[in-house]
Amino acid sequence: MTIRIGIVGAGVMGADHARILSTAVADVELVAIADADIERARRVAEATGIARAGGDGLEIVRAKDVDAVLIASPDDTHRQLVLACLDAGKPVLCEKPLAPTTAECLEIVERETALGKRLVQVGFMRRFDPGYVEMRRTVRSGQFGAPLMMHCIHRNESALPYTQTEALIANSAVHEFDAARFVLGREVARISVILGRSTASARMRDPQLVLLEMSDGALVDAEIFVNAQYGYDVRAELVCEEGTVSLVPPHDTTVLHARHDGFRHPADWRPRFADAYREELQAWVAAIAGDSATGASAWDGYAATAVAEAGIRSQKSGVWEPVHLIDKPSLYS
Ligand code: ISE
Repeated sequence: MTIRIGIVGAGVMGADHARILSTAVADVELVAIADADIERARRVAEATGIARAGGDGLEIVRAKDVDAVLIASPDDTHRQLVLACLDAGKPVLCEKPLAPTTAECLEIVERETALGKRLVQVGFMRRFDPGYVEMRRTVRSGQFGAPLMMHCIHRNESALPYTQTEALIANSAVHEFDAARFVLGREVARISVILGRSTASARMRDPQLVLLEMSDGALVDAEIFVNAQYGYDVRAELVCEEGTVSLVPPHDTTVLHARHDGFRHPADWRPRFADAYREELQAWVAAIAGDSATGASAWDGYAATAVAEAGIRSQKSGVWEPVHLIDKPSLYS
């Protein structure tokens, strides 16, 4: 069975998803791509063999020859596009965040709950990274006893000039929120964000220290540093009662040069999570073919945005902020 996919957004992630879908994922046909910048959509279409390129994302959602939609357009367009997919009864993979506010995420959760069928997957690709999967497996097996803490590091080489202090939480740390929920299997109860001394190369407050308390008391700390200069680097150590599990950044080679022995870091997240992105897309397509759903749900998208909102409140208040969620609909249990 071939799934006919339309892509909305031809920026960094839309282009990368188009590349992966056209080269490394079985049983798909890319039929259309749209971007507000039509020239950009045309360039991606040409590079990946997509027949149709345009400027209207909603046209893609409604097109008769599109079975499923991948959304990688700006965050503030997600709500309208995802709701349109639900109205059309089409499966949708929406890049993170599901939407910038909990109110918008809730609208999506409510609409999907009313349909009674999971159609939305959120692009939290770390759920398909072998390291995070192994951490989750360790927690669920109870092999090393109960999980107590996670230590996380999230460093980008450099942030775009317009990145704001809030974006470190809403755009970058949001991955840590989902990873902690995925690995520890608990919701975040409260969050504290500490703004310390900033690096000279940043226009925003950078780095930031994030603390999470999970609903069972397990603690998570995360350094978010988006102008770390040396490369892209994501680390995590899960601490359990009888042992720990740490991520090993993927690398095929180490280099000895100029009195230095080590491996190279990529410039951004695409090479670091290449396997995860491929697995995520393959799993999405397989789930559609099997009329089921996989990966992060709309509920997960809502919960991560709720933590981000509380985190932004904490940036301003300087104290722990509680995370309030509605009761989880049975569709997501
Ligand atoms: C970016 O949007 C991503 O999603 C990356 O995974 C993250 O590391 C980066 O900080 C974000 O800006």
